[in-house]
Amino acid sequence: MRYTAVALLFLALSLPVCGASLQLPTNGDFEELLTSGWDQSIAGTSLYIQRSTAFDADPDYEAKVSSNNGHGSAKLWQSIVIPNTDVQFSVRLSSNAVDGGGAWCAAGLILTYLDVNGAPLGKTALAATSAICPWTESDTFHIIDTNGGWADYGFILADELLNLPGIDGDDVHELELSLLVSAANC
Ligand SMILES: [Ca+2]
Repeated sequence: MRYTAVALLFLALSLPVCGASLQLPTNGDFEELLTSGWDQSIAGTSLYIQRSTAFDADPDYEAKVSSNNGHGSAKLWQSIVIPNTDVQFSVRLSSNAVDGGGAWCAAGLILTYLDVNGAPLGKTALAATSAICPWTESDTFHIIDTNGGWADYGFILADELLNLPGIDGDDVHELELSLLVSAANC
């Protein structure tokens, strides 16, 4: 079986504001149509971006980006300007990646740190990767293994950047949040 899937229940970036919390993503809970706040791209075959209430047991909506024996990549994303890296990121995520027959795949939520010109500085991937996935960690690419069922993940961006010594946190101006599947016949 070669299959990869990822779904996302709720996504938030919050900034402490006088004891309250400012939610930065638009439509981070997917209760509106995916055209609200999100951009989509699909390049390849057998790749899908969906919104449904049925990806988990609760009655609310989730988003899912998946591939089934597909090739290429699909992503659902939005970019958010952040005031600083003292921002709490949180997500509820389920991701799976299973390869076979020389295929590979990866699926998850990718945080891409961008500078003031919109150029990428590096990435954190909360992702499931198949056994022979070519993704390789570096001082600008950190993988947090999320393979498995629904679970909550979160961190303060400044803390996560300690895992990415190739990025100067003072240069981070914007964050791209991408629900991504990348696959080679997987
Ligand atoms: Ca649901």
